[in-house]
Amino acid sequence: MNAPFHLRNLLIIMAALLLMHFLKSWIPFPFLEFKKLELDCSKYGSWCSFKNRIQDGRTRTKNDNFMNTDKLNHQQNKKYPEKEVAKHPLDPLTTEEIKKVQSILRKSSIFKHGESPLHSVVLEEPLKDEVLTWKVGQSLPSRKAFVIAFVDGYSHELIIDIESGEIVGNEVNHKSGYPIVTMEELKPTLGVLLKDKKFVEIVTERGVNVSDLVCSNLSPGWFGLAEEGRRLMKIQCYSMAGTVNFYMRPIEGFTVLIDMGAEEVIKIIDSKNYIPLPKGEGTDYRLPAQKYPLLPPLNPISIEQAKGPSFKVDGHQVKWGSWEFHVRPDPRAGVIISEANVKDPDTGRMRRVLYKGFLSELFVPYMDPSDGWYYRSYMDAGEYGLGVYAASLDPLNDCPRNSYYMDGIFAHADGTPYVRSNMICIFERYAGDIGWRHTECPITDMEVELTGILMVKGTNYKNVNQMSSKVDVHGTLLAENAIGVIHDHFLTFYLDMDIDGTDNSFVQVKMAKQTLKHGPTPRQSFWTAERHIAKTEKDAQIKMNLYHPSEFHMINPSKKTKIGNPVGYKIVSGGTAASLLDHNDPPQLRGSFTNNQIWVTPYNRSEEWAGGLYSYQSQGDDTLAVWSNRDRPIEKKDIVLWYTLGFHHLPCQEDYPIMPTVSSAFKLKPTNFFESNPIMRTAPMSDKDLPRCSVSAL
Ligand SMILES: [Cu+2]
Repeated sequence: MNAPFHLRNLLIIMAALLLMHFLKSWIPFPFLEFKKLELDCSKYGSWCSFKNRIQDGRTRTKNDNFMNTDKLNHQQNKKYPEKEVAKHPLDPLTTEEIKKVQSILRKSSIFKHGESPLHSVVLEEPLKDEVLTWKVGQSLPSRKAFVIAFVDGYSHELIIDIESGEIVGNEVNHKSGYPIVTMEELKPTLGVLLKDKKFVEIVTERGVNVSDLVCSNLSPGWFGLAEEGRRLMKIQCYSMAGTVNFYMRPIEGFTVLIDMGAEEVIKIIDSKNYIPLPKGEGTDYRLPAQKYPLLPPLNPISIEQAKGPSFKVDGHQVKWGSWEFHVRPDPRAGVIISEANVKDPDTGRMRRVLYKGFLSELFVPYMDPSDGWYYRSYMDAGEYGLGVYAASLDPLNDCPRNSYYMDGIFAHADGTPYVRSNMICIFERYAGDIGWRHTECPITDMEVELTGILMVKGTNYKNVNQMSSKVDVHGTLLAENAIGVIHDHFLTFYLDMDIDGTDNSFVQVKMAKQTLKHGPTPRQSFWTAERHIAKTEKDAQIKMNLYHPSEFHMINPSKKTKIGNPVGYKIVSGGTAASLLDHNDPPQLRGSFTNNQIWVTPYNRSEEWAGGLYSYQSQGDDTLAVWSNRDRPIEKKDIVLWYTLGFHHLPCQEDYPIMPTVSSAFKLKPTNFFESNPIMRTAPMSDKDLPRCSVSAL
């Protein structure tokens, strides 16, 4: 157990993040192969050119399995073939099930207003009690789909009973915000822009050939009436002349506002401030473009697992050591982990730890209040979908040998299923530290990594010595005419902890300084640990503070160890950056779930997405902060822990033209959960366990 089990899929979520954060929705997605989005490349030339992956310089072809909708036999290439039949109540919808949902909906009025109304098609989870009482071998609870359809200006939440073919639920959203943007909605953007004479004129005036143009679709956030009543998109364009890394060449001071529903340009914001395009030189990050000499090479490192990995995957169920848990891809969260249970080393019984955990939202506000930048305050999960934009993982580059790869099966806006191949990989990682002299027994080391391409801003400055200290450029000069704008990353995790059952309490263990003026010894100060059980939600709204530290425990007050401590798990925090925005600033109203690093809410099926189910252009009326301010009782209840991992990102030159990876993680660690160190009985490894190579001379 000295090799903590890492769920690489969280890294994969971050792979999605890069695409989200930096690429956003790069139009026109030429690599999408679904027929409806196929572009006429003879007509649009460079729109069809392709952003290569980092590791290779090759041009992707149609045979590359990035996102192949026709190739639904994805499991055939798997080392551990999985049958595409739901085996567990929480298994995601299969291809067949999505097709059935499509045919049921096609017969309904949902498709009367258009061919692509579906913004989300996922499993409608059975009730928690049904899942918890289900046992292997029993028939599954009825399979249902949860669908969000945007029809005639309204978001409909539909529940479809797949077997009976009935639509058993249909509610209309009356709160603010819109559903996740679909890829299908991006296609018209290109045509809309190019049809607009003024747009083409401005691009040409700026010295950019239309054939070199690449644009990103950016969510506009919400700042008042201008962002209400219609679905909008802001467009930032770049020149790809002379570089594949076109994000380094923004056409600054030029933003286009588009109405997604009407498919029309509403407004072109042209500052007329002709900031030169940053040069493309040196921005190609692919190896063949690097100048020689290259860095001294390092010998490859290989982690040998001569007997294969120690985990087993059956469908979506993973078993490793004493642990069992369920993993499923999700178009919005990227990956969802459910029913993480551990075998007690003393009793041999399985014990519950986590019912459900996932990345609920990823909030990325930029810190530049100027016209072209103020609105950039993305919610990557709720506006774009971390799973939808997840990249397929490259074996050996993204995941080591002996990894198990899992595909996502999602639905297009017209209901057709498609495969997001290899979007999750599971592997064991050698931690390099010893097991029980330095005990680490996390159920999961939820790790995230930030990498990718910075979103840069064009500037007139070519050197820092031209910049006055009185002018705030909101970032760092990274290259001539290119500024890396300051921003944050806040990753808010949903953790439905069920420590030995559902009735849990949240305990803040405050470490408090005590002073002794005239004590019995020369010592004058020490610290104590004071336990505070949170009674209501407001007791558990936690702002972390280095000089007033605490531990945070989820306990089961009715289950105690033999010597009387309540059993529990604690959360060990990672990146602790907090939002510095004003709470009344519109981006922070929408992202108010980052006002605290920790929240605890009573379990509620409808409260899963920290920024609200509809976070696109949301006004902050359905966030975790709003739910928590109801101040409901949370003691000895089924409760959910929310934790935000935060990073401030002040860009530096090393982030240019592509960022080195930044990692952070939080841990869930047992705290009086076991009677003693649970890995004491792990047999040590010996040299005999490892393969030996011999060379025989002829
Ligand atoms: Cu960043």
